[in-house]
Amino acid sequence: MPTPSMEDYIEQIYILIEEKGYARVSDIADALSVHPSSVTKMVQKLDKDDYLVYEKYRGLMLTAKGKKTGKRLVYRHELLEQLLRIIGVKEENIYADVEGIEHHLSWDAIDRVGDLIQFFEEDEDRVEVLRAIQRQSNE
Ligand SMILES: [Mn+2]
Repeated sequence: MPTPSMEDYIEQIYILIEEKGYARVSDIADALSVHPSSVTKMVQKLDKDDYLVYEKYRGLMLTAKGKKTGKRLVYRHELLEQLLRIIGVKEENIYADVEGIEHHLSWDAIDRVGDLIQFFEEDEDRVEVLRAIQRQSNE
């Protein structure tokens, strides 16, 4: 299992490759607000653990394992953003809150969050009931 820090890297590398077709050490460092030397160190570890292949002059490619993991991590992040949005968390808090919790939930919990989102999506009235409670608690 990847550590929380490894998960952040795999997630960002996956997103960069999806968006730009490649992930450079400098882009990863910018995205995660870390020093490039930390990126190089982590990339070497991820290479050793078979999440990616890193060649100094050719760049970095996710392995099948890395792609599969990256895809799941991006899915988990998006699902948790959806959850916080549905339950009425302010937009400005959503990204940081998800970054704070995403590594600490089991995949069981993630699947149950998926059920809960489905519960709200199946019937808009359910969201309305929740909003009514929120209006009361904000009074
Ligand atoms: Mn994330």
